[in-house]
Amino acid sequence: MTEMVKVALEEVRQLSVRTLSRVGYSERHAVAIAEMLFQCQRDDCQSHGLFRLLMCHQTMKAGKVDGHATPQIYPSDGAIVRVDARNAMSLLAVNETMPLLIEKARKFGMAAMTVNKCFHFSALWPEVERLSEKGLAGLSMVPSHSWVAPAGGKRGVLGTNPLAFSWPRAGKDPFTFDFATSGFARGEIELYLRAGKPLPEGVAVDAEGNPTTDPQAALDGAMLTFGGYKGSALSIMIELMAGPLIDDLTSTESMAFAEGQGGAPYHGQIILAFDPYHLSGGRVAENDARAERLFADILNQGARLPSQRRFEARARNTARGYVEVPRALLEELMKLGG
Ligand code: NDP
Ligand code: PYC
Repeated sequence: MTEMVKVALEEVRQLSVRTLSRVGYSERHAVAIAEMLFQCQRDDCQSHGLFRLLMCHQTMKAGKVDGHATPQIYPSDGAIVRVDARNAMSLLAVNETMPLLIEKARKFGMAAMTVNKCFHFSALWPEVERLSEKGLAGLSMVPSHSWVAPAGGKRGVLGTNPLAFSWPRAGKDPFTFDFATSGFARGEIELYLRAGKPLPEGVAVDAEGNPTTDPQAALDGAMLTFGGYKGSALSIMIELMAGPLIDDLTSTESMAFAEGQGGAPYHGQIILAFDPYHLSGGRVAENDARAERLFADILNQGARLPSQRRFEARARNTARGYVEVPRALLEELMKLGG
């Protein structure tokens, strides 16, 4: 059993900023990264909350990330806004470009943000939910490192490649999903390893290509996509959409770039924004009602919507003012953060 300890919500943010500053990120980057970690930890997303401070540190130690770079947004009159993260973590670049993406989606009906040359370690839902908070639908995807075998294969060539979508709902939490297209996220396997727990069947193969439930053998071998050939095809789409389509690296190229030094993958990100007003010919209210009928039909039969667990965790943790974190992780982070 993993022993959990309570950490005050404000301490999650402060510990993150302190640790990130100490390991070499500028204040602007530290604050942007810490906000992402805070939101994930607040919502009990253990694999991409405080745990990811270790990856941020490892990325800095590997020596290729620029902890101080200012993102460069390219001027554009069209619906595409391009930002060069300039070898920094992605989050500051995304934050600074988001208002422009929203403005362009409202003007053109659809708009895209492409982020290039970024190190990327984070969950995607906070970014697509910034769009749904503004009444837009959002879709985002990124490659990672080539840890994942395609359906029918045994060797890593794809990333864990998350896909996130958020749909605005008037007066309600948005409909959001955000998941790796591998059966398990890499971070989840790392948490199983730390907790000494076996993986479920069907998540990974070992270095010889045999099915394994041993987390270390899975990390040394290859992960598998969810849903067989269907998840595999989605994962390939993400490689293309957030790789060659936007002039950036695939997961295999990201892995080669890392030269075995570890740390966060290095590649691009695409975020798409859709304005229901333009796309429905101005009939937003009628179509919102139809979307709500769809959600009601799902909920009425006892199924749950994605993110429901997360919104419940957010409400609970916000009300009590603390989150629960594995003791061993907290002790490690306290040492790192000074
Ligand atoms: P999970 O498997 O934990 O969850 C995937 C989604 O499915 C969530 O929206 C979740 O909602 C929903 N869900 C889970 N169970 C159910 C259910 N029974 N019914 C309906 N919906 C359900 O996600 P992953 O472990 O695959 O990914 C975790 C995070 O890791 C993501 O945020 C992702 O962006 C991030 N990641 C980042 C990568 C990167 O390269 N930057 C790579 C891979 C992953 P809920 O949260 O409410 O349970
Ligand atoms: O959990 O698969 C993962 C992951 C990769 C990069 C950041 N998180």
